Amino acid sequence: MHLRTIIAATVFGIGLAATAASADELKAGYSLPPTSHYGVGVTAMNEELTRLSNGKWTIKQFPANALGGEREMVEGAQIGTVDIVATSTGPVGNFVPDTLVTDIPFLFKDYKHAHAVLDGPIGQKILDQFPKHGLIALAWGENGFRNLTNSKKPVKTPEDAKGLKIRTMENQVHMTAFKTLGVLPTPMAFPELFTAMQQGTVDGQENPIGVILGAKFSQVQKYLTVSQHVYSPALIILSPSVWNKLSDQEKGWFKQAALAGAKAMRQKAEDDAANGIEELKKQGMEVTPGVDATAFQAALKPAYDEYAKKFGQAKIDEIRNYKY
Ligand code: EAX
Repeated sequence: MHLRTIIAATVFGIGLAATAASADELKAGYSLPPTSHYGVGVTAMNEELTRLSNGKWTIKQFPANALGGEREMVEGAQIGTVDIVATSTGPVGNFVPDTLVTDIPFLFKDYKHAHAVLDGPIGQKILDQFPKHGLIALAWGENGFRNLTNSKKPVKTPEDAKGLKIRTMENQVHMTAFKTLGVLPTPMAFPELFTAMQQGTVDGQENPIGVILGAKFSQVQKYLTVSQHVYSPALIILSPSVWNKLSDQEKGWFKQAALAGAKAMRQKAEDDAANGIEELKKQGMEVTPGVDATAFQAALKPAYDEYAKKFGQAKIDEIRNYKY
């Protein structure tokens, strides 16, 4: 090799290192395509963070489980191999048990109720628990109200659901609920789900409309029940390996950027929930437009007793009866 080439390469190498030190590209992972609520949320967060920090930080997106399932991404944030994760609360309760109370079925009446609780003192108290579990939670985002799909039959009543083999998230609260309903709950990481339904390992799953659309589940599921049986919060999580190096002002930028991301995420999740059912019909799904929520709640009574024991009835009532 020519000496000049070596010098050029060395200079170029130093140049790269200098750029990396002054502008940091953060790795953000999530489970859905870039067009999803997570993609829209992380894009908005990136715009705001880039603006506030004058380009010191930018976010590179790794959509569609490229960095692993949600549990793996959260582990990655703990050890510093992933910087930012937009995730449902699904597996988060295994890291920060205080989030589990938010996963109770029929706990939140509507979006406003969920936002008021999560953005208020109750939600903040949960976010405050993250650092002692090796994580930073910057903001509550949104996955949305979950709906049941399956490949076997239309489901309208709790009776109809009995005996179906349904994939659940790796979440104790959800598993308790589905077991109580008499379905066969099969906890499974999201990246394995499409194939499991294609191969008939499970009959169905449940997710918000935006997820069902984004993950193309209409290709392997015939029946959609707009059951809205549980609100699924999302979180924007940051690795402490990033957070611990920030000044107070920079921490403020990250929070502000995450809040902008969460706002855009909610908007997109809610737009998809409102407009996506028509699209799923076009894709061939047969839709049961709603369920008798009271009948489902009655069938869930033993599960509610278990939650009361686990979380305390007062805590659940505080959320259920929150004034907004
Ligand atoms: O966050 O695992 C799930 O069903 C989640 O709702 C999905 O990954 C979107």
